[in-house]
Amino acid sequence: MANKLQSTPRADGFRMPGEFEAHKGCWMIWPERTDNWRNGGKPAQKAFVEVAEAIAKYEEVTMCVSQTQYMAAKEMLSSNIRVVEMSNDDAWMRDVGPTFVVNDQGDVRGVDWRFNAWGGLVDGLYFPWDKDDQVAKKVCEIENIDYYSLESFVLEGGSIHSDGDGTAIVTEACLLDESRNPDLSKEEIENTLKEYLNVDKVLWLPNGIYLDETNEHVDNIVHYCAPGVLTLAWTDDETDPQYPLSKAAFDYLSNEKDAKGRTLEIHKIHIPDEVLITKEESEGVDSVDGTLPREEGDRQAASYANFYIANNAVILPLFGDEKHDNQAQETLQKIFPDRDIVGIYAREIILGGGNIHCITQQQPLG
Ligand code: KQY
Repeated sequence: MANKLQSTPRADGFRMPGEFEAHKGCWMIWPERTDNWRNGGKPAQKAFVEVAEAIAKYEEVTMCVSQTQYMAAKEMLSSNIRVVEMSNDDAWMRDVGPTFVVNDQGDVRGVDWRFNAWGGLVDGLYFPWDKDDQVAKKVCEIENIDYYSLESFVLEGGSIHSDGDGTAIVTEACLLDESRNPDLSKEEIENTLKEYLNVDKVLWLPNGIYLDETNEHVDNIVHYCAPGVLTLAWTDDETDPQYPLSKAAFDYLSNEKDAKGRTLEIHKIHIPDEVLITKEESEGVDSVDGTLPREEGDRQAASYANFYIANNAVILPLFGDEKHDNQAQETLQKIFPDRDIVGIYAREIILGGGNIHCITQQQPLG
């Protein structure tokens, strides 16, 4: 039985662990929205299968699938991947799933934030989003995990990173956007994070990745690899619109210390060459009023920082840019010498507006 709790993780001694800590498994959602995924979602489904199968070599994977697609997903996934039927509005488990928290006794609980499709009626990416907003609670119920539920605080899992050791990192562009919690001050938002992630310090990057449709989620520009150790999406091209955003993040992080007083070790990972939507890709997406158009030539917010850390592995998006794909793999192998670095060609995922980190949510071992 999963109970809705009235207290907070901080009051109860629970904290959000780092993604690099041990996992029980990983949760995903099957893509099928034809106004977000081209060609009826088929190419994206193949990419999601590749990601799920890669992660399943290292930890349990559960795929949540609508009733309509349930049998098709079962057919495409190996039998070691658990498939559960769950309604959804789209496929971004990082953002709609629970943020799991753990205590020192090994208990695991969930945090169920309010979800408004990355901006509600201000600049949300679809309407309605009520099914997505139910996903976190349903995951906790399936796992018999008690959960904290925030009735009005809007937040997506991709807009926070935790080092598991007292520090969280976010972007001002996303968390202070008028489409999330316009009635709260920066201090009130920070205090909510401190209470529900159980951190003592929040690092505020000004921005994320250029043209990121989530209002610049932190998980697309940086990733905690260990306490005090971060990757940062970078470009050496000073004429690229990403340059000032990454430079500002680098300067900020270089001059900050984390909650434990550490200077941060920052590993720059160069972004891939521009990923632009082709005519064929654009034509494959249903054009629906109220959702973001996918026009030929549109630049995608492609970044290697959007990787997923699994038990003993890192699942890394690749973009078919040999030079930068290789550099990203090499940098991550140095940071994670004991983990396999598994690259997956992720163009079909970035065409939907996010990447491998955005479509996964780790459940800690506790
Ligand atoms: O990047 C993410 N965390 C989600 C992106 C959502 C895009 C919807 N089109």
